[in-house]
Amino acid sequence: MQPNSSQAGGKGECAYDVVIVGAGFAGLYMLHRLRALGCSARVFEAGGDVGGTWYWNRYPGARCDVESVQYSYQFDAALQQDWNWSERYAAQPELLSYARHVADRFDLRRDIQFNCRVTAASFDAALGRWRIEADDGSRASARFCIMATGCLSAPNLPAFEGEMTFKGDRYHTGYWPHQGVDFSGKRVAIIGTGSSAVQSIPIIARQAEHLYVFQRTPNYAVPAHNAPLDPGYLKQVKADYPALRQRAKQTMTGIDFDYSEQKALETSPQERRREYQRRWDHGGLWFLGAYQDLMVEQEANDTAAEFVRGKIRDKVANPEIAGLLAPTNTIGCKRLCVDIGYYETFNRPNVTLIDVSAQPIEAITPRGVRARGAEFAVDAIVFATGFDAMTGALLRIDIRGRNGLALKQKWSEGPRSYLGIAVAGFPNLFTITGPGSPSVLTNMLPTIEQHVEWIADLIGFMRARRLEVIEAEGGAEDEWVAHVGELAGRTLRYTCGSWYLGVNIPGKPRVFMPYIGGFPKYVERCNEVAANGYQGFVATGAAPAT
Ligand code: N01
Repeated sequence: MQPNSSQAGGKGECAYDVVIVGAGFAGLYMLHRLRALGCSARVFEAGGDVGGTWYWNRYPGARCDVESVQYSYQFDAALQQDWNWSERYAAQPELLSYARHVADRFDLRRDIQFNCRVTAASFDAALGRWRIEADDGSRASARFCIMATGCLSAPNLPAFEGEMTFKGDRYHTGYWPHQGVDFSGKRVAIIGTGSSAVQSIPIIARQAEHLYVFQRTPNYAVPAHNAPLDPGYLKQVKADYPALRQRAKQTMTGIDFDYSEQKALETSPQERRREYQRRWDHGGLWFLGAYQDLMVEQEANDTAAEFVRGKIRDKVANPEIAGLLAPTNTIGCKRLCVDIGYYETFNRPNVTLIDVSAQPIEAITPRGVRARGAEFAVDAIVFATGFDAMTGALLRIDIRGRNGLALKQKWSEGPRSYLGIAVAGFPNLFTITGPGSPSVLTNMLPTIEQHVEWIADLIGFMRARRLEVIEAEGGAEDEWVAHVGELAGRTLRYTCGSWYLGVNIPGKPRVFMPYIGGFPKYVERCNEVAANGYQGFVATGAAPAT
């Protein structure tokens, strides 16, 4: 469909039915669905290609922690059958190839504008349309604005004194050079020990002359046991795909896992150990599915945590270093890491662990990093310091709803949304996997598909009734925010300083952002809302509903 430049646009402004911000997995599928509805749509993407997370996160070792056969679209059976994953956990290049394949296969690129970062979006109440501005001077207007900006896409760059004086190279894992980085013969510092660091440290350590790891909080990691995918297994999965996807939709995380109904505290220590070992040998996030009370009872959680600490002690030769690497907080409170040789890396003579838990990094100097009263001279610093999660990518855009209300102001005490999809005061704006939705606690691909299909259905519903503007009601939003908060308060995920709570960003309100009630309950609620004529929304338009 061609955009209509006369519809409502000012000079040089193209008008569309829908503008989508972001061409990651969410934006790509949203565009595909909107085309099927006959909508004109334009995607604005800051990167030079599709792929989102997998376009930007090119650090060594970047790969998915959900098994590839499940971390994939299911909306198109032929795509699902045609694509062949090569490894149990796909690495970044393969995930990026997959995103590119999808873009080409469904001819999506012609409606995507690359290298174009959206900086502002404001709702014009008189026209009932959004006006969108980008950093390359592009201007557009659209009836609907859909934020497909990702949950972990706004890099966190903590302010370190003297950072700009450093004479060597600086990298952020979430903003990695496309040509790659060769650390051979270099002295390297890495700051942070979250998932990105856990994946990259073993590889950087093999290249670098010396690697200094600055750890503020140790993290739990379970082995990936990554391996090439056996063609026989892949064939079996493909034959079973419809059933596998159905099973996955019934689980809390949207992943087809074997979740136990047993409770750790009702199981003998010997049996528990056998079960933890079985899951450890299997590998991956499945470990936390061992018992249903692991994330609600601290005593139960302690049994799993102690099992992993024992593994760390077994793997790391120096007991003092093993002690520093062993976390003491709740396992699964921060995102569990899935590793390939992480702990063993600290047995290498060219790796030094520097504990900055009690004394923060003092400064970056022209020669390196100063901490614990010493200067560590390096040629490069890798900031594996994570993201301003869930709200960061949205709030870095100046989004204004009715009466010029800034989203930043509305969310000054934490994000408020209805279903994690819509925000009262911001009509016709939708957020895919926004705060208040299960998103980061689930397999992102099925979660994205569910949101995209729900939003597309809503737009289809409006078009069929010639409705123009729809907005979440304040009361429905209040009720949802309270529900999300109430559920979060019941779990142990509240007990540590994680990015789920925004604690990693100075000044960010401490609010547990994702919906923790599980994928099935969430989908049920969304379906109920739709079945009841989009209950909790108010719609207006040119013609009465038919
Ligand atoms: O970021 P993080 P990430 N001084 O926030 C430290 C997904 N992901 O990019 O814990 C010193 O987890 C910080 O310390 P602390 C996944 O969901 C998935 O690694 O705040 N240290 C922490 O150690 C993941 O959870 C995969 O005390 C500082 C680290 O930096 C999410 O993305 C791979 C500091 C940041 O860890 C984010 O992971 C990668 C300071 N001033 C990412 N500031 C998969 O496997 C921060 N830190 C799919």
